[in-house]
Amino acid sequence: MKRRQFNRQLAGLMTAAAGVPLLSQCGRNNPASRSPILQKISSAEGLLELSLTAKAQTQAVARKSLALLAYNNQVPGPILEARAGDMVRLTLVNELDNPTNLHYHGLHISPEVDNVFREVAAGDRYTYEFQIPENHPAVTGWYHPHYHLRVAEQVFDGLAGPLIVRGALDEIPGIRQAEEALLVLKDFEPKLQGNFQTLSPLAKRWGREGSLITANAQQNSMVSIPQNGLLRLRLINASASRIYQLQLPEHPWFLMATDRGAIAEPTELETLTLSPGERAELLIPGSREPGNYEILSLPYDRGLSEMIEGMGKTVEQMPGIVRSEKRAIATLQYQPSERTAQLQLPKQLIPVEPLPEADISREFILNHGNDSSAGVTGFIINNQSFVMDRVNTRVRLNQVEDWHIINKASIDHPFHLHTNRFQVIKRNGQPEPFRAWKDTVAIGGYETVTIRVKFEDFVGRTVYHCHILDHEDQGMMGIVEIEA
Ligand SMILES: [Cu+2]
Repeated sequence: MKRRQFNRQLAGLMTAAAGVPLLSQCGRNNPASRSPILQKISSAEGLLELSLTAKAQTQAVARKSLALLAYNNQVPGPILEARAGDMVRLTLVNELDNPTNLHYHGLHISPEVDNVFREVAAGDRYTYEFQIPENHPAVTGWYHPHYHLRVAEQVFDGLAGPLIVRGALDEIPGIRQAEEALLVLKDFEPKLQGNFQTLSPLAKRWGREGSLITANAQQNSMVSIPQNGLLRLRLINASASRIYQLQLPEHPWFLMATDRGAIAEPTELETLTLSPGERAELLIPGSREPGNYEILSLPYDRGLSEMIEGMGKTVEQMPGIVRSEKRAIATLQYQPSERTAQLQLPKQLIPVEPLPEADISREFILNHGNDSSAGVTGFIINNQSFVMDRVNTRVRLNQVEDWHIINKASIDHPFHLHTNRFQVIKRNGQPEPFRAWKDTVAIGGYETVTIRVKFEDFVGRTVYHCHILDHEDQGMMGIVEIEA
């Protein structure tokens, strides 16, 4: 296992095994605050049944009261946990002033269920009913609204929660012995939330970001790690636009799973970059000198400098833009344990079989500009802005395709495909260091990424889009119809 750098390669989320407190008590000299234990709703006897009420309310975030939107009075929303094969019966109750719906980001289920075109009107409710496939991989996913034109606003205001599927990965002995924690990474902005200030045109174009950087709605959350044990840390980037570049200095950490489940073997990381929508699971051995170790969020430039220089200005002259700074996003705190010998990392996880060579390939060009057919200027894919009911791409069930995604813009546009998972084959002509199952991939300014996807199990209309949610709302989305 070589130490590797993952820039723009892999995605990342949150915590707590059943009955195990998510986070520990603060040490006396520790700056980190104690994180709330996220409520967890688990399936029982093969059924995950709940109602989820979306409502505007005041929530405490990083010791401030913010006017937010919450699921079941919580930001982030409760952790939903089920097993492969379970049934899900979820009633979404919309007590917002606007329409909404739900996207099950990370689940391989029919687009007729996971349907972004569905509208749950203000005051209405809708029951989602589906089975998680028996052969579904263990994943860290998340749920959030996907109602076009309101996605960025509703997610930025707090509507998002973790969705854990357990499967074969959870049965590996070394993984079973690990303690679990989960962090939902999200930024908030007191000036924007509750409509105290209107979003500036540049912030909308750029993608809204906030100055409060949180994990589970706390600044510098505490996560306990058992001395000589293993911590399985799930990370979810539930931010509307912010990209995190994470580092755990002076301490080893190993990637064990990406968006759609395990990789073949734990792989040591230097840094981990997570775009909005991406998830990662890390295995962290409690093998160092007991103490506190900070997970740092490093400054990350998603192309803003070039955009602002192009305007002949500086960041400080730009209203609504937050400069990216280095800070601790969470702190690992060693907890004494009875183990005298270090619990070993499993050598093997779950093989990631390569997809067969593609039957056909397509290009998707991401840019900013004018779509004369739709009569709009904004963010476009293949010169087209999103139009409801316009199918942009038709594919065949069980076909394998290579999609060359070409970013002709100077700013990052992380690309997300609904329903089916994919493998990243090449980035700027270079093969990826190892195979992984993904559903969201970082694409930096002027980069080209090739993904390989097999359209499996489900027919129907689904979407692909930029996961900077303001870009999606401004048209950077397309419809793919999967035909039998
Ligand atoms: Cu974008």
